Amino acid sequence: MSNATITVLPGDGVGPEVTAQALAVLGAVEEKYRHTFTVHERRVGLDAIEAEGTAISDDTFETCAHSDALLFGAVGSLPAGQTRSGGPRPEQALFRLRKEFGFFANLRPVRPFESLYAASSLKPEHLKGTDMLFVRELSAGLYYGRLESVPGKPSEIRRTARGTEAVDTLLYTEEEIERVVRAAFEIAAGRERKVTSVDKANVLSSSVLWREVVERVAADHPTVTFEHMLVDACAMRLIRTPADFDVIVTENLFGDILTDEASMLTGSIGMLPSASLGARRTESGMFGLYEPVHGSAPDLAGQDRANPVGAILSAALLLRHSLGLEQEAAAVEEAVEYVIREGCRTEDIGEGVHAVVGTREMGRRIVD
Ligand code: GGG
Repeated sequence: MSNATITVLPGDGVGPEVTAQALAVLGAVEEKYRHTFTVHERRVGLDAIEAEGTAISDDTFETCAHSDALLFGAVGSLPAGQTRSGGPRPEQALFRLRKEFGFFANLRPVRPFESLYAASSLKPEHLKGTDMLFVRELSAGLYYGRLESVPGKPSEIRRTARGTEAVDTLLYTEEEIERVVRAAFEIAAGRERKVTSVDKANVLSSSVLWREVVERVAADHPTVTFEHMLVDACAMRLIRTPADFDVIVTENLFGDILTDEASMLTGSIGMLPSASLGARRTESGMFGLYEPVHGSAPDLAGQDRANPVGAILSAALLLRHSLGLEQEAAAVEEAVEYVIREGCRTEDIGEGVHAVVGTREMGRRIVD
């Protein structure tokens, strides 16, 4: 029996709607398998900026620190009238959680369901056998660069004698690369034993260092085959021959972009879950943050239209990685696959289906 503490951070836009369905699924797991999950719900993103003046308060951070796992919805909607270049940004909540808890590896599995091949951007013959896992570096790179001119700031827009200019810095230490690459090789050893390392080594110095580190780590894993691939080539191969990939490891921004692209193989970005992990352990696994890959989609918010599957599959990853509940995680994944195989569709995956269901109904059927 598990007695776990989970902090839930629904966030903005469709975040609260999809998180509510993931929580309902965790409730069903609690009941069926006789676990006790203590759930604390806290504000993040725009919701927190409006109520508490900051994207994530110190109080909320403390609550997270005393949990076994964090279930996150989505953030991204800006305060009314605010532009991207000024004021607090909702995403700062995510970036602070990732950085301060040391979540350096973001796992994003992409496995199109056969019953959804028709919703995918590709033909079934190209999708057959596709089962890949992205390991996205999450706590460095362009998201956290270090400006020489303004210590503590990763980027700025500045007015100069030459006119207005903007600067972002892409910085990786050897250690930041090595820990995520090692994680990828270790995971690959338990899968199909193949790592594709994605970079832009023909242009970027950070990618040249990335390659050096990958070769060193690969030498410690002789049973795992590996290849280097340029990010532009990878973007193409994901569409041409997706079944060729097993584990893909890459830096922060490339991982963000490539996983949105790969989500189209599953039919919708609403299908994709993620787990962000670091070095901290819980009693039965790893401390982690779990969230759907999609953002807050403000245009869909409050209309019962969002697909909750990415959030529900994220809850399954939480059960597996943070609580060590493999059987329960597999049961949730099977329930999702069953419901979709039976023809239940939200509108994003509902092409050609007459009766699509809403967020709540999709969640209810998975719980059932
Ligand atoms: N659930 C994911 C989410 O809310 N994403 C919003 C976002 O802006 N994320 C930044 C990133 O992951 O790169």
